[in-house]
Amino acid sequence: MPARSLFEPDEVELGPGAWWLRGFAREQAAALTAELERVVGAAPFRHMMTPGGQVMSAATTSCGALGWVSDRAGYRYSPVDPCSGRAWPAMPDVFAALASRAAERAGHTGFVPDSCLVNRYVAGARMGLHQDRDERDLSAPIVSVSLGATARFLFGSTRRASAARALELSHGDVVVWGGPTRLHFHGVTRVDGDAPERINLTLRRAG
Ligand code: MD3
Ligand code: FE
Repeated sequence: MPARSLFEPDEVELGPGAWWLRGFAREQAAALTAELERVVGAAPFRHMMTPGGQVMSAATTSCGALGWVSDRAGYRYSPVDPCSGRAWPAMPDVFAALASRAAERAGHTGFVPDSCLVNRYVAGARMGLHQDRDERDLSAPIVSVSLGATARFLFGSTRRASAARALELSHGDVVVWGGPTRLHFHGVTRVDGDAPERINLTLRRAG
């Protein structure tokens, strides 16, 4: 990937209420990773099965009052980790505070996430185009934090087939998806080899 031009802005508007905040989380990456280690100690990464019966190539876990789960019965949020039968680990304060600050920067005041889905990608892992619509209040934004390897991320519109725009999401980048883009199709087509893995945190108001 070529280096980015000095003249490209750090903050890019992707739609009304949707902003790509490059490097917004970079200074906090070590603190986020330390907390993530504690989360993963209590709720290890696992590969969920889609309702269609495919094992997801991205490994997932969650923290907060609700966690995202998928199995043959469908996608949903659950207060219980199906692997342990226990509550998900608490949402670390640094996760919630970062998400709230990023949301504010994009014009969404008072964002308090109750769920953080953690996705881990190694070389070859991807996520097909989909919409996020399992959350109760679709007017709340989703805040995504990228750590580790760079990913090629696609986002389209509310119709799956329409032309998609590609972004390269790098270590420390934050994207706030609010407003009309909240229901846009999106996916991850490739993870680069600039780090051994990519971790994505998506902070949500699910319940
Ligand atoms: C655009 N994760 O977990 S984060 C997901 O990189 C998911 O792990 C991807 O899509 C990842 O559902 C993408 C960026 C993202 C998150 C939520 C969105 C983009 C979004 C919701 C609406 C539109
Ligand atoms: Fe998604």
